[in-house]
Amino acid sequence: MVKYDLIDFKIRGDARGSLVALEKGTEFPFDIKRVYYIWGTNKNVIRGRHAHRNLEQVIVCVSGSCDFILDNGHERTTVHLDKPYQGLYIKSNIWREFTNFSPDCVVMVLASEHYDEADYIRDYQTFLSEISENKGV
Ligand code: T46
Repeated sequence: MVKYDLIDFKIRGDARGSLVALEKGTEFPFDIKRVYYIWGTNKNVIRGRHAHRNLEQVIVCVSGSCDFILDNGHERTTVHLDKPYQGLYIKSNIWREFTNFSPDCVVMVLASEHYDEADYIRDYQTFLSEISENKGV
């Protein structure tokens, strides 16, 4: 099984609409060091195609929908994101690709570390080698 979690955030809704607040230390798995967001991606574009050595992330599709394909080197699974109150929590060493973007898709990502290109594994064969080396430790 590919390991991931779907976190349902608390919705503070009233007659005016809905609000989700994400605060350090409450209802969130790590201290957030970086936030980025992605929009305007054409439907069939494939983003990602990498894994992270240490980074953990929570991914929220705050508008529209898209599919995340997660791969642990042995199995692949697809997670459809379409709820602004739900976060996909991905830990390190998971290969991810995302695609099938709706025209209104906005993906917000909350990250445990600052941006560091050295943390990326952008080659699939290198990913497979590194996870099998890690298992031997
Ligand atoms: C991930 C998925 C879900 C920065 O300069 N700072 C940043 O914080 C980020 C995230 C990216 N960049 C630069 C690096 C590239 O020149 O922005 C450009 C596009 O980044 P990338 O091709 O890595 O974007 P995606 O959509 O393939 O992947 C991103 C994240 O990089 C990645 O960590 O898990 O979203």
